Amino acid sequence: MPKAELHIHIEGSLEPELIFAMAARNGVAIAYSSVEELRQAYAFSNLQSFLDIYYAGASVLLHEQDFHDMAWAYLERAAADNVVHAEIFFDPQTHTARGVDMGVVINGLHRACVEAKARLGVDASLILCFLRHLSEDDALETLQQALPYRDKFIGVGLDSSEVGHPPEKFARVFEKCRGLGLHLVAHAGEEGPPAYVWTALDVLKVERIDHGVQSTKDPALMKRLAQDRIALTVCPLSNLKLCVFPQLADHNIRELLDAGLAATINSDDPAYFGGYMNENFTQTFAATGLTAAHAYQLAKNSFDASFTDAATKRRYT
Ligand code: ES4
Ligand code: ZN
Repeated sequence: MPKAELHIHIEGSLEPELIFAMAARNGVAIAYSSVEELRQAYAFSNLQSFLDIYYAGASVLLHEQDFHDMAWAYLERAAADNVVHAEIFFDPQTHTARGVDMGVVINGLHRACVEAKARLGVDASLILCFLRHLSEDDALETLQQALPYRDKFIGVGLDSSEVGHPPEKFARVFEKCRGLGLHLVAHAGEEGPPAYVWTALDVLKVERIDHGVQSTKDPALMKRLAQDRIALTVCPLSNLKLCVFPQLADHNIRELLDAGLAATINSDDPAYFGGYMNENFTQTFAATGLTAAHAYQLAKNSFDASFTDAATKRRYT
């Protein structure tokens, strides 16, 4: 089934084998002695326990070619799962804080996106994410550094540690991005409360909510999301591995879809959470008893919610 992936952190697609290869070629020390030992450390209790190891993994990325190779590996893997359109998150502050130039990050990722269209038939674009555990001033400075590359990304997002860092902390920088004609998305309601989904919509004015699974706790919010067809980019295996739901069978994806919400299925950080797009679909369907009609709706939602042009949407829906 052709589909769009709307929630993938490119640094979360970095497989242990590539982490070790880049560590060796770049002379970067890592705290694990083998690929197996690193993979064994992938046992998480919540979002923060994952983020600590995710930022450590990203420390091997130094050169434009590293960013290119990481994105290319993801795009080849996505193509194998019949992902024909991908909107890819990247976390520039993780790299610029280590002295890597913004141009190195964006040019490397963008070159892989251009090649994906020509060689894989995958349409790929970039969304720059601000790290919400850092200050809004840091986000504003990051936006400034990215402006010379404005034509190489289509939007901005908000990720990292959610609880204690509500969307409204980033009101000014999102307002500025809106003025620049950038698309706006934000993680909200992954671990955080429905109130964060409300302020992502009403203060930041985002077009989609990343995760949003806590929304089922607030009937008025469910009504708003359904009425305005606000898409939720849901990531079932991520939610399982970060203990948002105890088991995949407990996931609320069916409740979201049956309430008329524009939910989609995505992989989030596939190298860490045990599966790319098709794995997310097959495991979720096996565990929750979703039907073929749900599968069609999920694929349709992914194109409808994407930032691609109307002709591409029509081709696939
Ligand atoms: C993330 Cl699963 C998740 N949540 C928030 N921020 C993130 N960055 C990378 N993966
Ligand atoms: Zn995410």
